[in-house]
Amino acid sequence: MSFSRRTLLKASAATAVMGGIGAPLVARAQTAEFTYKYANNLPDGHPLNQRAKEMAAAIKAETNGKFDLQIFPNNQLGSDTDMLSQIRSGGIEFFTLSGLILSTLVPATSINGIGFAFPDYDTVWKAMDGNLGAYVRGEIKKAGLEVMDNIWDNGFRQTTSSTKPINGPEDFKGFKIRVPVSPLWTSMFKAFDAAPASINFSEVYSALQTKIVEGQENPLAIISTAKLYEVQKYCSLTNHMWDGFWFLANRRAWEKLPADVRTVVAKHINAAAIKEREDVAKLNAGLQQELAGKGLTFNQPNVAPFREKLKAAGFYAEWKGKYGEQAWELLEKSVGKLS
Ligand code: X2X
Repeated sequence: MSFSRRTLLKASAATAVMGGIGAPLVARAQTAEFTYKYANNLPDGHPLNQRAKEMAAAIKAETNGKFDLQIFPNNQLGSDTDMLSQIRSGGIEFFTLSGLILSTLVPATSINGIGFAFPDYDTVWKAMDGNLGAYVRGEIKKAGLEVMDNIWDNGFRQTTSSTKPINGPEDFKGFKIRVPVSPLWTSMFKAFDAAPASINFSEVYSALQTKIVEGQENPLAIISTAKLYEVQKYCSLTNHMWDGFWFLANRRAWEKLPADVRTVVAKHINAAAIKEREDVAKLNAGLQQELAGKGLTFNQPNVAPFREKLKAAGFYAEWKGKYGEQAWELLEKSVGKLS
């Protein structure tokens, strides 16, 4: 059935129910042919969701209403672990997930999170929009998921705590820290002799509030938009890893779209990622002051001793072995020698 016919039938059914007096014959220009769900774990106020809304409107306009992207922020459809299984089964069509968490399915995708590998954003975007990112996307596709070209920024991660600032690696000893569900995170904080607990982001605020854990680590944009400052006292600018979100699609849902619709959808998603990167960078620049005003005490430790500690614990050698020569070489070509 064509849209116009379906729309007309719907409209006339409504007319019948309403008694047909004065009811408009055609309520809407066109009913969407494809209504796809995009779910994520971030608060509505985070730039990722702001840009996603803009992007959804642009896609709708350019497809003349054919494609309707519905956004479900803030773990409305479940934790990352739940959403990862939904994107695989087709329960949701799109999902943004940290490569580190995606590594529970596709081991190579955590590679950008290796501790203290990336010094700055220039290096990050060169690598992730270049050969390292292409390699990782290839691995994701081999595992049966689709992925858009441009990774979205989560950011450089900082450590917060309700008990003490982190000044050097020795402060991590015995530290009860929440980490996302990912072997790389657990491994890194174990190498610091901390006590990492794997907890989905949906549970982080309450885990901090009830002191199940002392601290957590996240970029400032998340510490701010998820209001973690309400339940934390210290923020140590450890910059210990860079994390980003891959924009994933369920393969069957993606392939069901006509090629021209796919092109429009991908174009707007990738353009939104570039804007979101700029938003997060700008936001982070002003956030330290703002968060200090909200009661967080900041410190900026020297990162060299942290890196030394990881090296001495065999962390880099272990992960080089896990990723293999090819992937490790791509990483070191971007960031310099690590092991
Ligand atoms: O779970 C987290 O800490 C978050 C929001 O940063 C990720 O998605 C990895």
